[in-house]
Amino acid sequence: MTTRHAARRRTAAALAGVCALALALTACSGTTKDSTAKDTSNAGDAAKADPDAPLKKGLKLAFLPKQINNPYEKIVDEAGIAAAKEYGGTGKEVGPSDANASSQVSYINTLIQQRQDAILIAANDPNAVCGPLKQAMKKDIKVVAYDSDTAKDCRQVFINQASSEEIGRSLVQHLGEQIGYEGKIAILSATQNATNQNTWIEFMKEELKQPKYKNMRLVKVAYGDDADQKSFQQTQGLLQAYPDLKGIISPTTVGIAAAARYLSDSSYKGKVVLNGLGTPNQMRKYVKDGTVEQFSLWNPEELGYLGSYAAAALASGQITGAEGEKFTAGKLGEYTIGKDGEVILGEPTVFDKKNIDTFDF
Ligand code: RAM
Repeated sequence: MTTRHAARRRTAAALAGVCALALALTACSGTTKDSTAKDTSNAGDAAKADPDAPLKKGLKLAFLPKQINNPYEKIVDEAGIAAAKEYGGTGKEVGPSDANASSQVSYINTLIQQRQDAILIAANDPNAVCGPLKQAMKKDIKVVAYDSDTAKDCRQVFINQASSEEIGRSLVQHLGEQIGYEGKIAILSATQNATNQNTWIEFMKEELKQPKYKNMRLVKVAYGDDADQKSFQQTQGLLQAYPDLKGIISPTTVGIAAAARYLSDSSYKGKVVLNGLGTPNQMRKYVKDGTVEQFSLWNPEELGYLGSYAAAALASGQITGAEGEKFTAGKLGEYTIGKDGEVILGEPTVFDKKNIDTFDF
């Protein structure tokens, strides 16, 4: 065992002291590759990255999704748990049954007590989970946010499914084209606090400022809380309030499936355009019956797989979360950590009746 590895096992207090001193001597800069990389000492890990460190065996990973009864989150987490087996680790999924801002806090506290090696979290709120996640990092438990980020200093790495800007802007571009750039539109989102949806909505609003959308008007952002029934009712409410609505963007797999179910059985079917983010398996029947023409998503299995390898790389000392560090995510190949600890999986796919049958998730 190298001294670096030994150092990582010291208590948080000792580490903080050692590294405060070492930082002054420029020996604890958080990366071996880039001297300008961010200091990760606030994340409780001021050790150097060792890109050649092998992945440790027997790592214990815990996935904490927004909520456990969300089919999308299930696909992500199961893929991440399966990936852990590839490198000799184990994974589990625990989490709340609703996506409320603070519903994940008690789970994090339990995972700390259980001394997991890494916690992977799709955060329901960027800040509500911060205190306990910082406690986890102090105890040398690595924290990876995936799908929905925390505030940046509450995790070491964020695995983003695709560029947030690309997701937000492209949904408006697709809907605009579908409705001839004219008419009232609404957004059916997840919860009011969801970091991912809120970021995408900001970019949607930015996109809508362009002159080509001057005849399109965003009339309402509704929140279905990633609960099927509430999302269904919110869709109904939108159409009652705005019977001349031309389009809905639902950037949540739960929301778009519920909205499609409502539309498919209503007089608005084929008249109100629904676009957004969905899973092919949940949306197939609505594409086939003409309720929905197209929607997008990334590969959720790959998101879980990449998150799992990032957690293992952190827990093995290959990376610390600093910009420029690289790690290999099994069969997906090499990834580089970008600004603010963000790693981007790739491009989203657009699904329609031509390609939907070639996907099974
Ligand atoms: C829902 C969740 C998740 C989001 C997807 C698109 O399942 O809100 O966070 O990424 O939709």
